[in-house]
Amino acid sequence: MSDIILQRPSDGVLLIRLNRPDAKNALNTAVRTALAAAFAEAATDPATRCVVLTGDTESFAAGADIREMAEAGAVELMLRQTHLLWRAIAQCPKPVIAAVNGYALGGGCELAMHADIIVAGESAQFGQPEVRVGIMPGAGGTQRLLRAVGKFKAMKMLLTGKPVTARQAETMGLVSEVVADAEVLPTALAMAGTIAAMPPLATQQIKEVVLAGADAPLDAALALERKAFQLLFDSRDQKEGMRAFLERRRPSYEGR
Ligand code: CO8
Repeated sequence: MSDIILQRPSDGVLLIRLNRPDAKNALNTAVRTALAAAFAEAATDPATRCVVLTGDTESFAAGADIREMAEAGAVELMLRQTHLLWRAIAQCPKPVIAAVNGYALGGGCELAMHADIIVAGESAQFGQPEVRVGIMPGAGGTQRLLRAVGKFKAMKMLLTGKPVTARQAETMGLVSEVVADAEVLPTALAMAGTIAAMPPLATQQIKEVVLAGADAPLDAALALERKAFQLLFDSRDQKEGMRAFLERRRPSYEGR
């Protein structure tokens, strides 16, 4: 059984399923390596316009694999260079949707926060429980959570280790949409289909500008937006989109 399963549910959509059900999809080195490779491949594959990342019905991912870390020392952790594996996910230029059922804890919550959109089931739980096992988040949990929900909600989650429900996560701004548990994957796949039908240069520019601009001064971020906006006028898809609108027909986008 492979640690992740790759599927092509519809045109332009890559579905990545974590597949360690016996360990609640805990992220061991093998899973993270396979994920990094899948995202690196998706980054340059023109057949992939949107990625959906999911676990199973019980667990999205219950964190980094504690068995792999329990006896490790600091130098050993440094030598593992796992930030490079996370970076491959963070740097994927294609829109990524996390479809979350069940547990999104520790590294699992951090993995969900690498996505651009999070669709969660009503029974999903989000948490950063690392403090309970003597550590702290190490894959962006302090920083991405802070930026998503603000200092006071983030500190509460990080310092108590207590998870929040999907509804609470939605209210905080950690989740894009909450749906019935059984509807999580269908909703995420339908959304991915919508995104995959959009002009891919535009969706990728939107992603890049939102992420790069989020931590830049407003003037610099607005300049970035303006340049990306102008750049898209040199794409065939911009001509196609606007002409199709004026000619009252459906556009067909090539990604050029
Ligand atoms: N690591 C390893 N194994 C795990 C993990 C995990 N994170 N989570 C669950 N498992 C395993 C259990 O050990 C168990 O295995 P076994 O059957 O062989 O004993 C199996 O999954 C089923 O788990 P439970 O029996 O505990 O199932 P429950 O339904 O009772 O509970 C929970 C499910 C609530 C998810 C519970 O398993 C739990 O609390 N898991 C740990 C959650 C946690 O603390 N996560 C944070 C881990 S630390 C982390 O993520 C640091 C991130 C840093 C990122 C940078 C990395 C380099």
